Amino acid sequence: MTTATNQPKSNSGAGSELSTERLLHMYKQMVSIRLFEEQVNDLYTRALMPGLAHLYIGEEAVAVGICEALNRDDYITSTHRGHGHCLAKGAAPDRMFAELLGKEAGYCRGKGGSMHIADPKSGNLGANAIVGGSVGIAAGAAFSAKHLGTKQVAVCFFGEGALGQGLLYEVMNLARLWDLPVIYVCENNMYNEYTHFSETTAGEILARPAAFGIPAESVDGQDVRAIYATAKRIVDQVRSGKGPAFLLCNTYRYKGHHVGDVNREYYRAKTEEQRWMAERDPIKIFTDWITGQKLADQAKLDEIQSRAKVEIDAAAEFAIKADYPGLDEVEEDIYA
Ligand SMILES: Cc1ncc(C[n+]2csc(CCOP(=O)(O)OP(=O)(O)O)c2C)c(N)n1
Repeated sequence: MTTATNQPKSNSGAGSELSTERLLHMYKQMVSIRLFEEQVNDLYTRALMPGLAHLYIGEEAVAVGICEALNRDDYITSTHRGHGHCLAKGAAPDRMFAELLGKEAGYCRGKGGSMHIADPKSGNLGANAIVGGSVGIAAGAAFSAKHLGTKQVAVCFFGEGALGQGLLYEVMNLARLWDLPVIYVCENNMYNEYTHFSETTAGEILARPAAFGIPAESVDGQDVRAIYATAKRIVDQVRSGKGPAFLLCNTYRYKGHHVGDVNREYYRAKTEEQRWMAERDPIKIFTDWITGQKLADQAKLDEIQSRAKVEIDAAAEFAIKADYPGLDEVEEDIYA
């Protein structure tokens, strides 16, 4: 069982090839995702957001480490817990907040909400409320990239809960047979809703892609540098035509399954959450490395954090004040 204390240790050299500017950009991305999600929680608590949302707090290193290794026109498909993927791939926070609040300025003109945000301009083919629902979409995107010869790759993010979906195995089979440029990124945050993954997942996760001949490895999902370095190597290899790959990122969600899941002690101990936050926080791990390497001091990081907060607060304020779509367009952009 993966716990806070038995994570693989980080690769201390990883990230050294990146410029300080790029590393600080990654830091800002991670901080912005966390601040965005804290705002979402606040909007929900203040009854300004209709419906629910699944927060990505604690998992920020995965989205940032992976998306930093991609080009803007590479594809991603996302999940019900997709805000971090969306932001890391380049979506604008104001339009995301607007979508969450059902406003016309949102990515789906306010008609999709948290679990349906898509941003084709940044290569994001969309979140998906269906567990495992995006695996076929990623395979389709990779199929088109291969046959059009565009050299794009498709990253398919999913939680370990999707390992119980048969469609995943159908597409991994085809992806291998057809050597599709697709990368399966399994974010194991240890819980499928309210159940520990060990109660739902038989055998070794990495044995599953291996059964199809898909190269598979795992990485510490709290270490953005290790994720970036691993993703960069895998992306280069997949882009060069070697076919699909699978990356397991071991991580943890700090909050409930969704914003309303506040009393969680019946399925996981508070001490477990506290241990992850104290010992394995991805922003703290990155902060310690940046300051330890003397790439920036704490004052500089605090300044970046303050800037990110001003931007995220302004984006939320924009969405709160934005207009709802008019009644006359209630049937527009609706396909099903
Ligand atoms: C096909 C399907 N079955 C069940 C659900 C209900 N459901 C929503 S999220 C979730 C758990 C998903 O766990 P995981 O894939 O590990 O993602 P996480 O929530 O941990 O990020 C379930 C069962 C669903 N949305 N789709």
